[in-house]
Amino acid sequence: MTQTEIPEDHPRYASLVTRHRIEAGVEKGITSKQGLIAQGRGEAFDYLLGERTLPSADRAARAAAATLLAADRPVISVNGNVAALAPAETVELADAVDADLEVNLFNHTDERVRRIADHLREHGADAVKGLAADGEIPGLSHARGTVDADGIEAADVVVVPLEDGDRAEALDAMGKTEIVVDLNPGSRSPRTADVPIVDNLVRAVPNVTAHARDLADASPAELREALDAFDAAEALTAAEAAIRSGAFDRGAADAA
Ligand code: PTJ
Repeated sequence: MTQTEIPEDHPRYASLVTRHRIEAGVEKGITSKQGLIAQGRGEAFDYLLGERTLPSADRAARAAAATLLAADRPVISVNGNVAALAPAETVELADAVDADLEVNLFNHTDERVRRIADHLREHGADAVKGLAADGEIPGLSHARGTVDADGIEAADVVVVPLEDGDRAEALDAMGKTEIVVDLNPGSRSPRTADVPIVDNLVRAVPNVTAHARDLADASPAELREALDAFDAAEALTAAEAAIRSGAFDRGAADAA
């Protein structure tokens, strides 16, 4: 079955399209096979969250936009799942906040870095980092800690969607301000993040872009205000409460 064969009125349409994007990513050599498993895990949490952006996740997306706009050297880290799920949207976010894009992989191979960089360029990226691999995240083994010296290593703010916990903690230890997108509020990555967005990447990335456009003319004081209005611990608690209250209790999820 191809993406075009999924009827749009299918009740699981959005979820099925997302699955096909990941499957196509594996076939194209940009997504790892482990990416399929990660997607399944994410889907389960999304189902429990009611497959929509909670108000708390929307507040996190606004805080993320403010953080990126106030940053000196923001970088968006792109792995095989992000590249398959939201390539054009990720490029659009980078444009909106003037951030660099860097391919940074958990299961690193030079071949996959090149393919993902090409894929991002096919979706409108001008420049993609991650190929120089002349920097490092201290405390991680070589393959997992390799970054660009003028990219993630030099960044003040890093967006790490779907990151594994070790690397999120290692980036935190480097003093980076981290924005994490992860559907599991109990995962170490969002718990390490300064701004955890507990939402599906396919909804979160365009939402951060929309907030960035809305805040484009904001003064530094207004950006600070948007940041101060956000409480990371509260956002994680709200997401966990939405999951525990049951995905089928839409009223409770709306209140989170
Ligand atoms: O391309 P690579 O080699 O860098 O590998 C990427 C993956 C994602 C395979 C790798 O980083 C990995 O194994 O990640 P984990 O440890 O499985 O963590 C993935 C996290 O992302 C889990 O907490 C999932 O719940 C979450 N997740 C999965 N899909 C989505 C998601 N969060 C937001 N949106 C999604 N679509």
